[in-house]
Amino acid sequence: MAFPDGFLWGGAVAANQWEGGWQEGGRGPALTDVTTGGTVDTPRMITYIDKDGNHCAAPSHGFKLPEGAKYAVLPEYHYPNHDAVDGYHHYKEDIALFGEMGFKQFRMSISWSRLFPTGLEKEPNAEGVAFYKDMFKEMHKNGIEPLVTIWHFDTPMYLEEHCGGWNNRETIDHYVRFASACFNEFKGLVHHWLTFNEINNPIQFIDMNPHATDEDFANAYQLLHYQFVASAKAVQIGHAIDQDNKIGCMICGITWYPATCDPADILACRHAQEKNIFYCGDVQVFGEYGTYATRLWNDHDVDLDITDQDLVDLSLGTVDFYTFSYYMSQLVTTHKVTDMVSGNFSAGARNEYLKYSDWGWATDATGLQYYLETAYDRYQVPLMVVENGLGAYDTVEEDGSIHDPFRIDYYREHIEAMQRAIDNGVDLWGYTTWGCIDVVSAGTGEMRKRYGFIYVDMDDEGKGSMARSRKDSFFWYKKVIASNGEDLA
Ligand code: BGP
Repeated sequence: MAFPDGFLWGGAVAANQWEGGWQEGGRGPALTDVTTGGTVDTPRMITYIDKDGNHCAAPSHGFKLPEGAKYAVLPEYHYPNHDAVDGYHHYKEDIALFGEMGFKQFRMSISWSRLFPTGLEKEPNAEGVAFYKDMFKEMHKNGIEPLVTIWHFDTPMYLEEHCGGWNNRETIDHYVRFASACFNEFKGLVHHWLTFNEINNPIQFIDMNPHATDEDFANAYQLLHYQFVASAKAVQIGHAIDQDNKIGCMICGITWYPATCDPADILACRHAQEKNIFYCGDVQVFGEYGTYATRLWNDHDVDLDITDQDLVDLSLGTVDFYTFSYYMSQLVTTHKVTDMVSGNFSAGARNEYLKYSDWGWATDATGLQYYLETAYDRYQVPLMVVENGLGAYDTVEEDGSIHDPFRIDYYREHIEAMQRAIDNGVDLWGYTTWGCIDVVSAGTGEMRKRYGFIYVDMDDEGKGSMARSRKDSFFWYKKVIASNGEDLA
């Protein structure tokens, strides 16, 4: 029951949640630098100065900068992503710890504004390039292959504030310049790339919001179209620059179940899956929109800006492999729901067969097997699970040890689920657990929502030494990798 030879065990982080160093090495600001911390029930806020000079803060989801306002770092707030867990200065130590665990692959992302501080520069910032080159060399020294996410939620702030961000077609060109610089500068050092992290997020957020308007849907579908074209162009360029490059998509993978056997629920579930999951993967793997896309657009009177050249690009820029994050399953129903899940980024009816984390996410390893088998059957390209894990509270004992059996149990169940999917024929290349070292939570901005095998001494107020220490799960995962997934005890 071993995993295939060469299976890529490892872990994952993102630049804005791990690196910090927000004003070092010539880096420009990103939206995450004006985003405060939150909790499971209070949203993260974006801060700005309005046209009359007032200090303001508004929830980050669905945020639109008011007329005449400017994004601003305000002294009365704490911004957890500024320093994050200081990967900027600790990457050698962190990579050595990943090497000690036996990682074959480390998934990280390139901060766009570290390479292109405003997004408009013609050439990348040399200091930023040197930083990542050194990081890749460090990985190779430790026997680790990089898996690089080109965009992980951090468009340069300048593009957001002055150029309309992803609502503007011109952002495609800026992204393509950024991606091309990555392929050129890191040629030979990196062979596995992902164009956009959780590209389906915009539609998922809107779909979860009962107050979303047709205009919100139209904006989300339009923005996604521009990102699909940007991704497809990047894939073409990445292949042309180095034929050894393998380039994948990355979908926020949620397994959807109907809450009842009412046929109306079965149909609603299928439609939810099309909208939230297949819509993006189909374009990126098949190179064209699914047959159901017209229905989705018609539901909200969406009239997309799509050119003939876009369609050509989509068909030429299909990905080599499909990756996804997996944290939970969700229920769909047309019936009135009395027992609701309340968490961040989780909604709908509670599934009585599952346990929920302290942040309201359903632990469901069988749902991972279901997702893997469904995705492989649909796409017939290699898959990778590039995020999976349990955000939980950790306690540091007096002697400094950290006992996290709940995390080990979670990983054991999910690794067994992957094994079953492989036995059933799924071509799975690798597994990178999320937040292999504790990082700032993307959803809530908290430090106390921890995923790591490695603990970082840093709290929600920005207090802590940033010292790293090994949790029990560190030693367990090391054994799992050494036995290629056989020893899960
Ligand atoms: C995904 C993101 C990651 C990550 C993870 C866990 O959506 O790709 O950036 O953080 O979810 O989410 P959270 O940090 O909110 O627990």
